[in-house]
Amino acid sequence: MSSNTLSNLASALLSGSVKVVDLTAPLGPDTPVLYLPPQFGKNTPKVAVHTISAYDQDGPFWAWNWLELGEHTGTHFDAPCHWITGKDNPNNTTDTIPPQNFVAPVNVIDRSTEAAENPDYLLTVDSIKEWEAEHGEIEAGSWVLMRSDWYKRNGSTETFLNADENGPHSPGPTAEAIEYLLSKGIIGWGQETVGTDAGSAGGMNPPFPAHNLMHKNNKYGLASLSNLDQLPPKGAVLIAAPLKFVKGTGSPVRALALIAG
Ligand code: 23J
Ligand code: MN
Repeated sequence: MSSNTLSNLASALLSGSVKVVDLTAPLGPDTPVLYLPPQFGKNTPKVAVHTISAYDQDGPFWAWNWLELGEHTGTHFDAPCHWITGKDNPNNTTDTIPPQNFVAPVNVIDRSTEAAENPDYLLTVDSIKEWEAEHGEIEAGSWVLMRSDWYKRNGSTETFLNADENGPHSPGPTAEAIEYLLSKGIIGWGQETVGTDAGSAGGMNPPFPAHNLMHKNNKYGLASLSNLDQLPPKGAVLIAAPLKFVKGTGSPVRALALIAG
């Protein structure tokens, strides 16, 4: 049975009846990175690309580079050890997470209209329950992603972080929404903004609830996702595997989705 399913998938990939959607933003020196105000501590650097050789005297027949790259840069995966609440969980680092967890069904909650009207939009429990009434229950072991179309702003730090004198303004979940999703047994929470939390999340209870609560429960995060407008509400399969950094707290990923074409 399962070998039949897999050969059907292989045929569907070859025929194009299953398509691959790239959920990843371009990764380079222009990639926007998180900015935390000084009272929170240090910041992550921007991407820097250093040339080793470019078919020249430093390597006549080859080109290669080395990277200066934060773990939490661009489209990236948050491991449970990223947050203090998840630091003692088993298999909580990028090199020890079971690989089965890198491929899972995905639910996409479209709140792009709400986010366009209000950049501080917060996803609530009632809003998730409305989505479930329309599209079906969120199942254990699946990802939940919020579509906001925020990825269309990721070409510039200014539009992506959307900060003013009161701090950043970008959508995200309430603490109660994350608690509800955890009660459904989800494997991870992701969105299109620079992190998995709203711009206003530093002032929430607990601060940064998506990080605090997901990682406390040994679950994962995905940030700076792109192209969620190409996914159905249900039925797609998400593939997002962090680099196997030893003791890594996160990693840039090439996030992909399989959809019925
Ligand atoms: C550290 C502190 C706060 C936040 C983050 C990191 C992230 O968004 C991240 O990339 O994990 S909000
Ligand atoms: Mn992160």
